[in-house]
Amino acid sequence: MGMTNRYFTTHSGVDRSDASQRRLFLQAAAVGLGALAMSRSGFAAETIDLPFSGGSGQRRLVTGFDGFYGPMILQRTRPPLLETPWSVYDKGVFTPVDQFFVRWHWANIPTTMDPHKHKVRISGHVDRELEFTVFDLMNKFRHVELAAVNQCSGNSRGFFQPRVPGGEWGNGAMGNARWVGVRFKDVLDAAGVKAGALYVQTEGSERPVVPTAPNLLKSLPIDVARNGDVMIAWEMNGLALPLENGFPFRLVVPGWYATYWTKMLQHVRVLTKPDDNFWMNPAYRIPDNWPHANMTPGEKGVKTVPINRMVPRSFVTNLNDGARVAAGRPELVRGIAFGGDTGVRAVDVSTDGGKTWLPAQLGRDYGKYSFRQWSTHLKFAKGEQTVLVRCTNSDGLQQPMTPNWNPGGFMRNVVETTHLMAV
Ligand SMILES: Nc1nc2c(c(=O)[nH]1)N[C@H]1C(S)=C(S)[C@@H](COP(=O)(O)O)O[C@H]1N2
Ligand SMILES: [Mo]
Repeated sequence: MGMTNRYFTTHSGVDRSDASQRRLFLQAAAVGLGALAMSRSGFAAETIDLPFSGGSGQRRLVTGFDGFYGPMILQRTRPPLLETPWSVYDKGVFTPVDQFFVRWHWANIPTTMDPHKHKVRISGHVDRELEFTVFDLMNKFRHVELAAVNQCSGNSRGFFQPRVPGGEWGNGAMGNARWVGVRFKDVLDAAGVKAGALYVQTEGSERPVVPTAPNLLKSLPIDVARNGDVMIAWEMNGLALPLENGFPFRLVVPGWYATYWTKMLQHVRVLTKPDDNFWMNPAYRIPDNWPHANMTPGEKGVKTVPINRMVPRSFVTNLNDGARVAAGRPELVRGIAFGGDTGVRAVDVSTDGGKTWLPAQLGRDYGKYSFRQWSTHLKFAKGEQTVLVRCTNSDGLQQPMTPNWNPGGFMRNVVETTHLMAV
């Protein structure tokens, strides 16, 4: 137990009583009203290269962003766009909060937040409109904890060929955390969702800098919003959410892309019609052929749908592309995988370009929405070698051998290739 940066850990990591949650929060809040503001000054920087085509992956690696962050790949300071450096994923199955990626659309983000005053309001097609502070949520509803991957729809967009506009992420726009909060279903039930409800729209507390620009509004189908896994969370990995990740609470939509994980949640509206606002249409749409989200560049008349469930992915984390390994003796190869909207059934590796596959050992299972570590030992002959890694999820869905393409740069999940030099 002790202070970690601006935040405090819970006592044991398992104490979920109202009292412990309140304490965690009041401590964070006390710090929050003073020093928790996003400051963006005085950080140390060096450059690194993401392996994009055409050498366009030069980035600044900064330490101390907002006076809080460990080393992060800085894409933009306002609004913040921070990517997790790749080495972080090799260190553990949960992503440290001070190296968890950060993404905001609009720059007008509250830089301080009073959890005693900030409320989420539930309105629309409900029996009664309700408002809750974080303490109301803690007191009125049962607490739940769940491990889940938060992944940006455009994670890995920088690898799209031909290139597409948008945040040019490497593979670090994803993170895994244990989220603590309340079931969205319980909150919606308290308001009493009326028959005929179709979607639930969520809105955060930030605003566009230009008043004519559209507020970020996202909508989930009512059945997803009420599936019992979606939560309003105030804690990640034992810490109160940092402002950057949505203090005092955010939506967590396990298995769905992060665009729906509304931060600094302020308003929930139950709708009787599909949501046609800019952020649901035309933004954040994919070709209507899940799980591929694939089309040909320039193809016309492609039917689109809002991006939705995630698809399986897997990565090598202990060997970077171009690494040297010893020839002729077993080398440890390990990494992480996730199933998308369901668990990991298997992770297989191939050293012959995908002709034959060998199963890897799976690490501890933290639930179907979590990263899962995997490892194996491989023997390489001298010379240039490749390792391919492929995840099969519990529904039998497998990563494809060829990359998808769509103009949004969404849902990349091709089998990854790591090139090695065995000496
Ligand atoms: N209020 C608010 N919530 C938001 C966003 C935002 O811009 N504003 N961006 C979404 C997107 S696109 C992503 S990728 C995730 C990023 O979550 P993180 O910053 O906690 O990693 O937040 C989501 N929730
Ligand atoms: Mo995103």
